[in-house]
Amino acid sequence: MRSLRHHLSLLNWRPYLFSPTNSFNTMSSESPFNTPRLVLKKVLAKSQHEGDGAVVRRGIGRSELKNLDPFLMLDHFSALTPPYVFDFSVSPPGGFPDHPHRGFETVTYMLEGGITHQDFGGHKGTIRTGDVQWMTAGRGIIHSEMPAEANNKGLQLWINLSAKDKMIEPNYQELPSENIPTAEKDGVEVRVVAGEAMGVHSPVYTRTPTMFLVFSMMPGTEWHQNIPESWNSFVYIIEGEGVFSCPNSSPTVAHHVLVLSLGDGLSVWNNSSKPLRFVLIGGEPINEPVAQYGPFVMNSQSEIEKTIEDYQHGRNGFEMRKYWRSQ
Ligand code: FJE
Ligand code: FE
Repeated sequence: MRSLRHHLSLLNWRPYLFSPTNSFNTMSSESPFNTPRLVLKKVLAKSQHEGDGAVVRRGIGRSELKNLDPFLMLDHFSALTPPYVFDFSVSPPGGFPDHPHRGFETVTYMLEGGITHQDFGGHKGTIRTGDVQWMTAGRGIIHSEMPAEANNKGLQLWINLSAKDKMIEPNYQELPSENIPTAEKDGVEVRVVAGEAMGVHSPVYTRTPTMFLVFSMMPGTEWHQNIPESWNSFVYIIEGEGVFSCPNSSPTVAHHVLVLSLGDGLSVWNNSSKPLRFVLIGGEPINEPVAQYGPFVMNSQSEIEKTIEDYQHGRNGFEMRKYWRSQ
């Protein structure tokens, strides 16, 4: 048996079999990991309305998927710019008009089109296909996120901050598409928004240690990705279908979230005839109480009440609220 497998593996020779992260026999059903991650939960992110005429598929943050420390929300959003004049009525552009955040980070990764953001400190810009904006709201941001083109799609992830970081100064890390490290091996491409994969590292600084990998796998490919053993992690499928964790499990189709067990890595196969695109997101759990009121995320109800007061009266980071409106 050993030698049959050996011969099959030679017939199936591919260079990456000998790379350090993939030095195992792909014809065997053995996992390359000591503690392979399993799929604990599979949830479909159904469409719902959010903001002002935007549609989101909420993966993390829906009632079935609330406690995935440090993650608070993952939205696969679609913000359309409707015609300004339609049937003699005037419709405003759909998007996310002026709103606050405190106590966490938002990561926006664009899949199509663009989003124009403006904040109360004068920060302004448009992120487009493949670009990422990593925004640390910290003590407070008020901003608008509005569609820039006819069709605008992306992912927005909310990552909690630990108590010691909740009231830090707001900060932006913006990476245009061409500055996101990308690697490719045998039909598997990864874009490293945060963390490391295939030996390439993202320059993004994550206050809550996080991995954010965007994979594109051609038909007939497989990949085995290391993940820090104690981090919580999940997959969200953007398009296509894939087999996750066990080679003989049934494929999962687009718009599902897969919550993974702890372990040192995840195996993925694209046995379909179409490309598979998904994000693999992981983070070190913060292990603190979470009190959330919409876009305010603190550790206790009294801190939420304090935050609402700060916002209403323009204090402790929300001073510019009184003077600013987006254009
Ligand atoms: C929102 C608070 C918010 N999903 N996906 C309350 F912050 C938001 C919000 C978003 C958002 C923005 C983008 Cl660009 C993408 C998102 C929620 O801004 F919709 C509600 N209801
Ligand atoms: Fe926002």
